[in-house]
Amino acid sequence: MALGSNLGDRAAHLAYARARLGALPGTRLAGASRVDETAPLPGSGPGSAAYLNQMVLLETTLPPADLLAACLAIEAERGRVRSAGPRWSPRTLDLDIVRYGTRTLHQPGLTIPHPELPRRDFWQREIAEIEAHVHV
Ligand code: A4P
Ligand code: MG
Repeated sequence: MALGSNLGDRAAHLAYARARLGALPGTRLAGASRVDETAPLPGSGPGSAAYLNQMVLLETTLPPADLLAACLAIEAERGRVRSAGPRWSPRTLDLDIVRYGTRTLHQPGLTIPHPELPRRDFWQREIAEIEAHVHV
């Protein structure tokens, strides 16, 4: 699961997300990468601020759709406002399901693995970091 923030108290938003994700029913926070500061990706819109990004490993019995619903709720708790503004506008908290075990899913509103994974060097680096320290 990828955590990202480029608005407000970025570190606090990530800490909140880690705590909430780890406390979901049937869920345990099993690993985390370091927090990275990354420049906004091309296409992020003019004036976008730098992101804090972090990858976490969850062990969960929640099916992917339930996990996604929980992610959207947690984003909303941090005041994330959707719909208004262009795609990739600044966000207090963005939670993306990057992988779910070895599953592949193509549903309306949920694609796993996340289609941007091959293009995001920092995600790949963060995953490698977790895999170096946790048996997965
Ligand atoms: N959705 C589909 N598949 C998934 C998935 N695997 N995980 C749907 C999570 N959500 C998934 O998300 C739009 C919808 O995608 C969700 O409601 C869900 O149904 P959103 O968060 O509203 O939209 P978004 O975040 O603006 O778009 P998207 O495509 O999720 O963009 P990303 O990938 O989140 O990228 N620069 C840096 N340096 N670091 C960043 O983290 N992130 C973005 C946004 C742009 N630039 C960045 C970063
Ligand atoms: Mg997103």
